[in-house]
Amino acid sequence: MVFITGASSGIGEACARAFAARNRPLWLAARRIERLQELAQELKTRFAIEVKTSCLDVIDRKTVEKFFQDNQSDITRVTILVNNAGLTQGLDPIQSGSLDDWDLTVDTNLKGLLYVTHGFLPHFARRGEGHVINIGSVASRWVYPKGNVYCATKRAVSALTEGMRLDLHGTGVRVSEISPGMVETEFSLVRFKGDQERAASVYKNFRVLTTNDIAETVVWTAERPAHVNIQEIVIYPTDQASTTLFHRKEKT
Ligand code: NDP
Ligand code: 8X3
Repeated sequence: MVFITGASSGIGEACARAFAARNRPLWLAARRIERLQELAQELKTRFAIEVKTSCLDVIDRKTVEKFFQDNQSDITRVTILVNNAGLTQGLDPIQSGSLDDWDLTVDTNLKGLLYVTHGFLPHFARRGEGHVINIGSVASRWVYPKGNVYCATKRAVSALTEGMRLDLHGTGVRVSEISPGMVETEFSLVRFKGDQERAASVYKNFRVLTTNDIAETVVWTAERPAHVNIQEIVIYPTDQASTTLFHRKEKT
């Protein structure tokens, strides 16, 4: 069974679709449960697979701990964890950033990922099988102006990916990181707190990655034979050469 956090939109939803197309049983988690239920219904009907859904706020430690206590038997059925839930708010110079934005970004991308991973790793290690796939970002290695705290959390995800691989060495558990460049999702809408025009301008006049581009890479990573561990894949759109260099074409 594949457990995906943040499966209610964007890359997480696309991962759910891509694994479903391979007939993998799924367990989808996010805060917007209605979206998950709608997606689950669609995937069950199309692919005749098991799809569980859970309303889970990954930043709420007590809720996450209770979630793992309440779901012990199903947790042991999970063999792939896709740590995808993530966000940021704001795009401000560090000297004028908001503590609320920073708290949310750190709590979601870092502590949320840790809480969920903590619930699965003992089972993976005990069983000698399991795959953690962390969704990082090109923002982890190549910090961009005003990206400060978001970039820091993604760099931390890289460090954790490495740390997990080192500590799990010898257990048979695999750990991978997929680091996308620009993908058109609700990410910018969330970052700009619902400002649709500003969010749309991020993806304007150049060909960004699709969520499916990332999902297919995640599935490919998971489908390597058990003796193969993909450490990291960095994926840019052809029209993006760094976190700050975009080839934008004028609209005709
Ligand atoms: P979206 O905003 O479309 O999706 C983010 C997902 O995360 C949603 O399903 C959301 O679900 C979930 N999420 C956010 N906060 C929480 C929470 N507290 N608890 C549970 N789920 C949560 O953005 P993307 O698909 O783009 O983002 C997915 C990942 O990809 C993130 O880690 C992001 O950093 C990374 N990424 C994105 C890139 C891009 O260009 N879009 C590039 C590189 C990396 P809900 O609101 O229902 O809880
Ligand atoms: C999300 C994409 O480049 O806006 O990781 O940071 S970016």
